[in-house]
Amino acid sequence: MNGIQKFIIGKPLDTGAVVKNIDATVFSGGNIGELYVEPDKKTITYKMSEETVVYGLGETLRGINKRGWLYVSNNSDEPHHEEGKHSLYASQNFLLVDNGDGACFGLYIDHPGEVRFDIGYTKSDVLTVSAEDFDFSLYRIDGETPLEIVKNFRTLVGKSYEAPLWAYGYGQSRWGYKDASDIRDVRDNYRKLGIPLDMIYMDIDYMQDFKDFTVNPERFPDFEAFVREMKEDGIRLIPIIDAGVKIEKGYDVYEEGIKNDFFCKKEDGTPLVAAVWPGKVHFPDFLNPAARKWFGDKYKVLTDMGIEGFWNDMNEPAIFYTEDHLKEVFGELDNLKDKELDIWGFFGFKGLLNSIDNNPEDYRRFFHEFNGVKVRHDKVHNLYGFYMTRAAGEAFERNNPDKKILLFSRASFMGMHRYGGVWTGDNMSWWSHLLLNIKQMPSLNMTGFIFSGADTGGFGCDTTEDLMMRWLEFSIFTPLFRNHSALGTREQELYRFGHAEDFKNIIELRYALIPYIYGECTKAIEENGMYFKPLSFEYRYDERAREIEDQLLAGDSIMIAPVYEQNKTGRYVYLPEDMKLVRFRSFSDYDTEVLTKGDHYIKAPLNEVLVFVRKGKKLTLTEPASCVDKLDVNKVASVIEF
Ligand code: MIG
Repeated sequence: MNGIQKFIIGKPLDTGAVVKNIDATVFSGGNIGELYVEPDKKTITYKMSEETVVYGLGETLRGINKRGWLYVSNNSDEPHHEEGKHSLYASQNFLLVDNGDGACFGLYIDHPGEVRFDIGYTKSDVLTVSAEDFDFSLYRIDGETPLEIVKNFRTLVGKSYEAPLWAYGYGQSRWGYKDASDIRDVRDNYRKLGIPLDMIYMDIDYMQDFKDFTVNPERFPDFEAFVREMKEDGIRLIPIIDAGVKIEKGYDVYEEGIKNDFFCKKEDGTPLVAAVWPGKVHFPDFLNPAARKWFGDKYKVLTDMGIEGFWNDMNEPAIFYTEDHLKEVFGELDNLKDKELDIWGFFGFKGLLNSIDNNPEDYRRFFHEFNGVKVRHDKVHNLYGFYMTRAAGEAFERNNPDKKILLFSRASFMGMHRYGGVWTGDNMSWWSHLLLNIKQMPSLNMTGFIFSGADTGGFGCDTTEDLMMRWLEFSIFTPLFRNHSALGTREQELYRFGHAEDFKNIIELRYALIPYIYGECTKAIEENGMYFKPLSFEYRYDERAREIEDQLLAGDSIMIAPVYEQNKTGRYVYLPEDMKLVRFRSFSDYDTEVLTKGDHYIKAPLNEVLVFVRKGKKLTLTEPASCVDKLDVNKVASVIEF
């Protein structure tokens, strides 16, 4: 069987994730193949065999094989990406079950609110999908192989976003570049060392008082001229846009939002007052098409000044506090004030303070106008970041149909992959998060988020030179390639470290690979396929390959096996077939060695990048340049064939 079946359970909301019309069966419970749907228990169950591998779910914690954990779709501003967590910023409710005996199928739960995927967590051999609101469309996707199922699934949800070619360049970012001179410094230091660079990202500090679509005139006296100046140097500025709109008399975005009734409202009809970076804000109702159009058109303020890319942040939405909840907390604190706190009283007190940000109760305080109906936010919570990014993406298509604009988001949902990519949010400068990055990429690819990547070097905590180098050695293969870090952490621009020459070699190798990476990503987009694949997708009946999660296929020609532990000068690599190892010291200085199928211990000094060329394939390297616009694909540096 090779099709897609659609089952309507309860009264689903139309999330906008699916673009293909499919005849549906109204389903009141029972079996769908080996899936057992019980609406009264609000569960779908499936009995896993010992061999069953479960893939999917896009951006999550833990492994490529999802077995053995509870994953909860509940988009969260979660800066602690630890293995005990259940939710990150994204909800991509697609599962792919592979039984190893040839039988495999996909499952997509088109639900805009919380869904729980208990994949052998409660009972090690049972997969249970549950949702409090048991109203959704369920899609069962069949196919001969996992990759075929992925491709079928993606015809359902539509073609992935295509980033401009220059966006495959290297980007430097940091929360804390506060003015034009900070940014010129970054450019000058990169150019001085001859390390290629295409983008400098602008975090919230460029704005006037953190107001969307404003630029602080003291910090950037002539912004348009500055954008031009940078572009003449081959560097594009990529500003951040936050979800919350500052409440301030006279601020056009605020005034227009109020006048046109575009903000999310509470039960009593007044707009919700929350607080994020700008102080008190309202949240635009991106789910309302008129509000979406209005907000999307605002990006024009910046594109008119020459800006060609954006990153959308805080769109889970993150909430520092709401006015109402803060009042309640102060009220309760008042009650406690003069009382003696026993130990439980003390924990209650602490809990009150810890409940202030991203409080679940706050997500029940406001409403959207969704498909003409008033819907409480928590019911459609996971759509918010998707619809913010959709606002921008639709506006770009409307206003600039011939131009590709860089766009990616922190929060996401299936369907958003048509409008932009994602970065995986606030990771840490930890070796374990380099490994997490490796494992996240193929799952994001299954769900169509091809143009994606993580904060290279780690966002929170202090990085080290060796971590940065090893991380780059992996992320030169990720489509979105950005070094980003948090305010207050150790500075991690590549010129801050001692071995500039090594960093230069690694970044130049990226540029030499851009035609390959871009070509393979474009193919993945056109064919609804994947750029990053787990080994098991190509070597399906190889038992060893099925379990490998720290080696990936990147495009059709190569396998990569990054080093992700500190103080290691090599690692074990499993080859599912004979391959040609290429050890790059730079794009032009490398040696090759043919290795046979099986296990190998591979030496990998800190400054070397390992690439394995597959049998019958070739890898073409282009002469690198200081930025993508200066790359000439006809200047082939070398062709490595096996
Ligand atoms: O509350 O804009 O994930 O990349 O640097 C933090 C400041 C808000 C979170 C983003 C991060 C960004 C930071 N933002």
